[in-house]
Amino acid sequence: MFRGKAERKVQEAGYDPARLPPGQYLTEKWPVLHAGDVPSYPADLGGWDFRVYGEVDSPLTLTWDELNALPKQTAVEDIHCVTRWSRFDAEFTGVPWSAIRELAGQRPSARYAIAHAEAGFTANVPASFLDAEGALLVTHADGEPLAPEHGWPLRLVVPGKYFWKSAKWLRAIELRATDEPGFWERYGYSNDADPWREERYAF
Ligand SMILES: Nc1nc2c(c(=O)[nH]1)N[C@H]1C(S)=C(S)[C@@H](COP(=O)(O)O)O[C@H]1N2
Ligand SMILES: [Mo]
Repeated sequence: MFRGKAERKVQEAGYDPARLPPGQYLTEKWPVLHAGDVPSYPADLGGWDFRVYGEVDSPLTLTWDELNALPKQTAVEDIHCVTRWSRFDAEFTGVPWSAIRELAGQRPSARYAIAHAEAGFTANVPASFLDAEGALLVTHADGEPLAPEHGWPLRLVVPGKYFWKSAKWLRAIELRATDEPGFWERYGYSNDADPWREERYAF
């Protein structure tokens, strides 16, 4: 079987090259990528909240303490940025969407989810992707609280999509019957963003 340079490097690093999606290369570091500035918050996160609204029976507004009182899970995932870096075995800990969806009473009409982050950043995914194993509202990465530049205090992690769908500095999830393109999607990135099909751009 033909293996390119990127796949050879993955093999040399001791991983199965089949884990590398087409057109990606492996990095051992965790790069930082976002538009705009890292937001600043008070250390006690006073005034911070997380909201769930739209196609739900009981819209939620959770304080930081209320969110952290919910049971958490840890998932180990490979992340793939559309700018071609991939990082293997990232360990994320947070509240699974399934717990939130239960609390909010997600309606069957909720086919799409829009993640709302600070400064108007949004990312859209089919709601089914949030139901997947490993879809978490993440507070910790690799055993430590998220670093500010990686989304502290809360970020979304959506397995199975390019990493731009995983909004940092998450403040709300809106559930909708109809789809709506998010921030990068309006810049011409693919709505679907499947790294295995190399769905990078819409054109
Ligand atoms: N709020 C916000 N979240 C964001 C982005 C952004 O610009 N703003 N960029 C996305 C992109 S393109 C990537 S690759 C990942 C990068 O996350 P990292 O900096 O923790 O590696 O964040 C995603 N989440
Ligand atoms: Mo990205």
